[in-house]
Parts: sequence; structure tokens; C-alpha cells
Amino acid sequence: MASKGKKPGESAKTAPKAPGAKIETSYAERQGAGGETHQVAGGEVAALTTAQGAPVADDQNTLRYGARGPALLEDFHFREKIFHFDHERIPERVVHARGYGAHGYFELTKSLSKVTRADIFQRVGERTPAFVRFSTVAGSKGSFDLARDVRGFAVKLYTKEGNWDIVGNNIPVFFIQDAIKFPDLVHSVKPAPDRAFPQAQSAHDNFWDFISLTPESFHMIMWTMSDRAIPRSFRFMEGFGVHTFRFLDAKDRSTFVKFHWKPKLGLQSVAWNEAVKINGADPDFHRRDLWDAIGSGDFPEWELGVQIFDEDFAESFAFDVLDPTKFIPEDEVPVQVVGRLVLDRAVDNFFAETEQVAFCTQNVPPGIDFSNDPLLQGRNFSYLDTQLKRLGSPNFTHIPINAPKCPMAHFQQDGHMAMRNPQGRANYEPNSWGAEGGPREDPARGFRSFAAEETGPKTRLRPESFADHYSQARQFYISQTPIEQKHLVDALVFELSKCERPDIRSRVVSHLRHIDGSLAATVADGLGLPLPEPAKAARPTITDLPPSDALSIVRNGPGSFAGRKLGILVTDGADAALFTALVAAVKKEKAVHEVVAPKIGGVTLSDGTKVAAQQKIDGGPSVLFDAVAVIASKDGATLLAGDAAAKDFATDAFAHCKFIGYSSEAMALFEKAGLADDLDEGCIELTGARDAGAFLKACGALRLWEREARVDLDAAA
Ligand code: HDD
Repeated sequence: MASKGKKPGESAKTAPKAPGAKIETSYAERQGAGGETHQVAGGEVAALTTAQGAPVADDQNTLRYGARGPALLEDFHFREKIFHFDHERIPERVVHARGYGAHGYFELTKSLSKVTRADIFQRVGERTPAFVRFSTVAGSKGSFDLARDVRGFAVKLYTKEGNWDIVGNNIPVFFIQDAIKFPDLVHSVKPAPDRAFPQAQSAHDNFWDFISLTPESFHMIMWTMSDRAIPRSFRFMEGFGVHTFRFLDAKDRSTFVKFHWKPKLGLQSVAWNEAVKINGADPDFHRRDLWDAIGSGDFPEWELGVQIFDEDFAESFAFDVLDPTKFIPEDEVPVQVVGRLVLDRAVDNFFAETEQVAFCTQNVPPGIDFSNDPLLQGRNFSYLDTQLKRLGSPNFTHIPINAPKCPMAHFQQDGHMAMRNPQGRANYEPNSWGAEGGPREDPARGFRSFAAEETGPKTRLRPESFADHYSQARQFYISQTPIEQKHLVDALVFELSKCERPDIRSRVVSHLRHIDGSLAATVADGLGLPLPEPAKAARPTITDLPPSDALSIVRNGPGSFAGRKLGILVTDGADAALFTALVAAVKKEKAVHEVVAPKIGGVTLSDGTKVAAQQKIDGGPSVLFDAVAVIASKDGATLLAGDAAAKDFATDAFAHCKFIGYSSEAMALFEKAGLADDLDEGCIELTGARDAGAFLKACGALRLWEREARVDLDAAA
């Protein structure tokens, strides 16, 4: 198992050397460019070849009659190159098109051998290779990372008894109860078919029209309108298998199980106004974060937790465990931690790995089985089906990222791009070719389904036990801290304000009335809407479900700045001792920093030390950082005070409730930015190097949310 981090840009393999390839002169040299940009002359380097292996002498000019004549069809190198280029794209995923993946491993910390015979859960300390792809759902492949959206959290575990894919999200419930509604849900959120916008967002009529007519979606809506849908990074979000699955023990006895991934660095999200600006400043914010963390050796890590329960619990639970719009509160069935997932290796090639990886919910090893959750049953058809469209061949399992890492033997053969075919004469079974006849069934080790007894008429009927749509939505809402409730209300008001049809806005609020009276009233007020009558409800809301701390992001924060990023805005002549102490304190907290300066060439500090910048102020707004510091000289602060980008740096950090450290000279900037009278306990003056450590400790709270009441009209109201 590889466990060494690969620095971004570092390739695992070096290009193959053509035997004896000694390149005499390069194109650059022939054109008189001196080989400065084409350093191939004279060395032992790989010769450029066609895909058929023929060495290429000239890759800059097509073959033509004379210097100015027509091109020749005979130019096989040109034709092959353009032919291949023309076919580079494959269809993007119909949902979850934008994603980012990394390799790692799962390590078992607690044996589950009593409840499952799954090989991966038998031996404590054993590592299983893993590949994880995070994604947004609605946006296309080139969309921005900080859309308000569910995040996909798909894990492929290459177990010794076959690949196991836990194709989950960062939210433990889903919009719909039956897979037959999935195309409608997705159509509604994707760009409208006539105008092809809006891209990567749910703030539009079609989505809310569908939602307002689909009461079962309202629990999920509470989650997607919460800050869970604008995570700070993949590294700071939870993952959930969503459905109830089954564990099967050695005697095929079954218990139910739900899967959870818990980030080691705690939960964190950004503010909505910040998300909107991040999308402009760095549309790749999340993928860059993952790439940088792995590259710097700060490997992202999650615990695997399981909620295990039996039929008796399922019978006694207030909701149906087969209903994917419901979760089981951790307070009712505790999450037991049984292992850890570590991502320690970036991909070598995005297309080969992240784009071609094919997750399928039906990929389960012996010892794990499905429940009758109707969404899961439908998914088990859809994922296999979609891979054929996307990857173009039933042989997609031959692609290295999808191939199991355990032995495989079967009689499947041929098809497009077949890399493996049965060897020998027998490609069928049973056969009488003895040892040469190929693989045989293994009733003892092989996959066996749980022998559930099923009865009943063939019907299209939603079970009565799925009919409560609001009780858990309410439980989620009342489990949020006041600031999280405010963000949820703000999100609903924002989204519905983008709907053109007042009747859609009103219909949504009519459902909110079943969730929480003040929630509905505040949203109606935010929309300037008379409070509508409550929607017709199939079941009255259960109002005494207890709040659960596990549902709040704020209550599950890290309490430390580890893994976070400080942006330090510096100028020429800034206090060198303070700057150095700040950088040391960042390191001590296991955080990282970036220097933002008026020029990318960096600055010269008070003691003459030169410091390189990672960002020029215009390209490094404070939305890219978890906290900021402004360390300026007197002249430098005057310079910043006259710069709009520097003023935005300060005002945005303040408006997004970030901790701000500053040298006294920076007041000149704050004055011009209109902040001087508002500075609060989250704005910490750094009077000398000794204050750096305390500032970084304060940053561990991540945000001073109390400030929001002073910077937001809606909060003040
Ligand atoms: Fe799905 C992709 C998660 C319901 C059909 N889904 C996809 C991915 C994730 C999820 C994380 C991206 C995998 C990757 O990174 O390649 N989907 C979920 C969750 C659901 C869910 C947690 C509900 C609990 N999905 C769902 C339903 C259907 C699909 C009900 C269809 C009936 N999902 C697909 C798909 C995708 C997909 C069309 C698109 C690309 C792919 O599968 O490989 O088959």
C-alpha cells in the first residue's frame, strides 16, 4: 500500500526512453530559438512517437506541397493526432459531473467479525486501498466548486473479496423516496431545457416548483439550505452512506447498518456571501484545497462510523428505516468508530483516474447486502447502466482505477477495448475440462444474499410508514444553533427570491409551516409575502423529537486552527519580528499561511528580509482564507488605504466574521475601509511578536458569528 504523499506536479512515472534516442536538433533550435524553452537537444530523452510507435521528426508543421501549398492526406502523424484530439471527451456524468478524487487507504481499528463476514472488517490494523471522489451534484464539469449543493462522497474500497463502493453524500438523507422520481428531481435542478441556465444552482423556479410539489423533499431541503451545502473544504465535511444496508455474519444472520464518515479536523462551512465571492476568486477552491493538503503531507482523514441495529429497533423506531428521507439520530443508535480513511496520494492523471472511476452502489463484497430501500434498489440498476454510456464499453472494469486489486476469474469476454479475455479453450461453465476448465463457483466464500421472506401483491404503492415528511425536518431545524438557523432562513429567502413566480414561493412556505412556525414566518417576512395556509399534510408533525447536537456544524467544529489557512497581508517595511512570529505560530498550530502583498514579487520587511508573496492583493481576496492578518508599515498602510482591493480584503474578512490580527499601523487601512469604529473582540491587535500565539489560538473558533448581527441587515432586524 502506497502511503507516501506525492507532491503536486511530481509524476510517479518517468516517460519511457526510446532506446538510443539521441535527438540531434530540436524545432526550437532549427527556428533559432536557442533551445531555451525546448530543452531536448543532445540529451537522452524520450523520443516523441505516434500512437503506433513511429518516431516523429517534426511536430510543428503539417506535410504540404511547398511552404505555402495545400496539406497532404498522407500526413498520418497529423491525422492521428487530430483524430485522437477530436475524441478526447467522454460524456460527463449526468449528475455529480464536477468532482475531484484522491487515493488512500482504509485501516480497520475495530473488528466487526461478529456481525459481518466481510473480509475488510476482520483484521484490526489491516489496510485496504481506497479511492475517493468528492463532487457537487447539479453543475457541469466546468462549474465552480462553491455552489450551494449536496456534495458527493463516493468511496471505492479495493477489498480482498472485490470492490466495495459506498456511494454517499455529505448529507444523510435524500430528496426523494423512490428512484423513479430521480430523473424529475435532476431535470428540475439542472438548467432549464429552453434557456440552458442557471448553471450549478437550485435558486430558480423549476427546482422550487418541483420541491414545493414533493413534500417528502422537505427534510433534505433543511440540510441543503443549511451551511452543510457550502462546505469550507472536502476535508471538513461528513460523509454518509444514506441508506440502511445489511451486514451478514458467517451464518448469514443479518443486522442493519448505516455508514458515516467523520472528518478528523471537525466540520466547517463558509458564509453564503463568501461562497459567491470564492466562486469568482477561485472556482477550483475545493479541489485546490485537497491537492494542496495532500501535497504538503497534511493527509485528510475521516473515521468510519457504523450505526448497527436489529429488526427490533427497526420496528420500534418512529420512522421506517427503509425510507431514505429519514436518518437515525446518533442519540438513539450511537455511531461506533471502526476504522479510518486516509487520503495520501493525488492522482497521476485526472482523466484516467478521477474521470474514469466508475462507482456502483451494487458493488458490495460478501458479508454486506442491500435493504429494500426503494431508492437504493433503483440506484443498483442506474449506476451500472450509466457506466456503459460514459465509458463506452462493458469492459470498464478493465480500466486500472476500476479493476479490483484481488484475483478475478470469470468467463466474460470480448466487447470494445477488451484487455482481458479467458485463456484456454473453455469460456463457459459447467465444463468437463477439469483443472484447465477455468474458475468454479465457491458456495462457501461466495456472495450470498440475505434470505429475506418477501410477500405481498405486485403493486405501485408507497408504504404508509413513509408518510411523515416534516417531523425530522423540524428535528434538524431545532438542533441548529441560532446563527445556523439564521443562515438556513437566509438561504431559503435568497433562493426563493430568485424564483419569479410568487405562487411557488408561497407554496414552499406553506410546507415550512409544518416544520416550525417561526421559520415559516421569518421566511415569509423575508420574502415580503403574506403567511400562506399550511400545505395539506399526510401526517401531523411530531413536535417532541429531541434536538441532536450531532446535526449542528458549529457544535462539531475543531476548536483549533489546524488544517486551516491564514492570509497575511504585508507591505514593505512591515515588522519583521511580528511577521516571523506569526508564521511560527501558524506552523505550531499545524495550519498554513499565504503571503498577500501589493506586488507578487513580495516585500522587504523592517530588518531587510525579503519575503515572497503567494498572492498579489487583487488576486488574493480574504475569502480565500479562514482568518487574516494585516502587518503593515506606516507607509505601507497608507498605500493599502488607497487601494480598493485592500479595503475589500479587510471589509470582507470583517463581514464574514473572520478573526483579524493587525499591527497598529493597519488602522489607517481600517479607517479608510470604514471599519475603525466597529472593531470587536475578533479583531486582535498584535502589539508584538508575543501576541502571535494568542491570535492563532483565538482563530481556532474559526468565526466570530456574534458579529453577524452587526453586519447583516437581516440579522439586525
Ligand atoms: Fe447517484 C452519481 C450519490 C441517488 C443515479 N450519485 C452519484 C455520485 C454520488 C451519488 C456521490 C457520484 C459518483 C462519482 O463520484 O463518480 N446518488 C447519490 C446518493 C443518492 C443518489 C447519496 C441517494 C441516497 N443516484 C441516485 C438515484 C439515482 C442515481 C436515486 C438513479 C436512480 N448517481 C446516479 C447516476 C450517477 C450518480 C446517474 C451519475 C454518474 C454515475 O452515476 O456514475 O447513475
